[in-house]
Amino acid sequence: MPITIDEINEQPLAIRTVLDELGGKESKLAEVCSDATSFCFVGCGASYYLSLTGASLMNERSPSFAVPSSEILISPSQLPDLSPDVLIPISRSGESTETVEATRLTKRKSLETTVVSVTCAEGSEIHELSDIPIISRKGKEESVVMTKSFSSMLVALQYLSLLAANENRVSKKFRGLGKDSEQVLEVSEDIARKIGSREELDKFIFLGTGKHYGLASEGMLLMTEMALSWSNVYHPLELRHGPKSIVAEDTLVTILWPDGGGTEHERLFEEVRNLGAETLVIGREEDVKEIDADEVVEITQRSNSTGLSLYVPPLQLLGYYRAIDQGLDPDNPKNLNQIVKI
Ligand code: F1P
Repeated sequence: MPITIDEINEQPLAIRTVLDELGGKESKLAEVCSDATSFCFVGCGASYYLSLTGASLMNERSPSFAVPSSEILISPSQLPDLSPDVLIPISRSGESTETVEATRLTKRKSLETTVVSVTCAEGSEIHELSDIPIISRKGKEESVVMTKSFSSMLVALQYLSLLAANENRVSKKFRGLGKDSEQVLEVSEDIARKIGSREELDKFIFLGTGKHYGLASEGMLLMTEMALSWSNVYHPLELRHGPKSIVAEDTLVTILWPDGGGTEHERLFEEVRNLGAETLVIGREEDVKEIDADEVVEITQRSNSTGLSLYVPPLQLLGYYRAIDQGLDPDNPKNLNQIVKI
């Protein structure tokens, strides 16, 4: 009985359900987020990549930063001052030791900090440590790698960033997102199967700027976890500062296209293509429809302030079908457990 592919395809329901949860807590969350002047996001693994995305989104409104939970435990003196108005621990399981301990430590250190957690696990340690828990109930999953949990928790982060920006009627802005998610899953399925079956591809590079960097990192992680393939992530223009040396005909370069595009990305895209790489571009319809990439996933017309979770399905399906083509079992990724406790 397949687990991972089913849960990838269940993400529209997880998104709809977490939006109900957020709508029910909107006024409480709005009060905390609109008063706050600093945010710290923490997590492990894919949840750390969510933290990076959450901090990028929140930085458009207040000083925010993301820290791997483990760094708070082992290198605290080398981190920014950890007395944020709001701490946002992100944890699918709500039990990762580093995130639980980092939350405990920050609460002890800074009594004024409000803990707004994002988790899929009701009754977990993170839930118990939270002042306001946001629980993605349908994000709870069997898959070892993060699938519907990732996109549904990402919706919560985008929701919080709009509340922090004092946007009104935020829940109404997310209307139709579940349907859009179904549409992107459908479009991405064939593209991911096609790329996954390309035997000559051996290396996978993911590029994303700003709020897309955390998502590009997740694309890298999924390719590593499920397909055991060489995979790396860079801020786009960083590619020229060394990693470009490895780009060739056996390389797939996936670019999460920035809102509004830009000549910098167009020039980089040409350079990468001239090196013979296969190209996959994921971006908003109006930004990518003219791009002559090998494969393009167009994100439907939706305001960029609510549609970030729509970039996730192609990344998940790409890693999944590459794994299947390599004869691997995405439901049992090598060396991994669903919950990491140390
Ligand atoms: C999530 C995580 C995943 C990783 C593996 C172990 O931790 O680190 O990112 O792929 O499944 O768990 P959390 O979100 O449960 O804290």
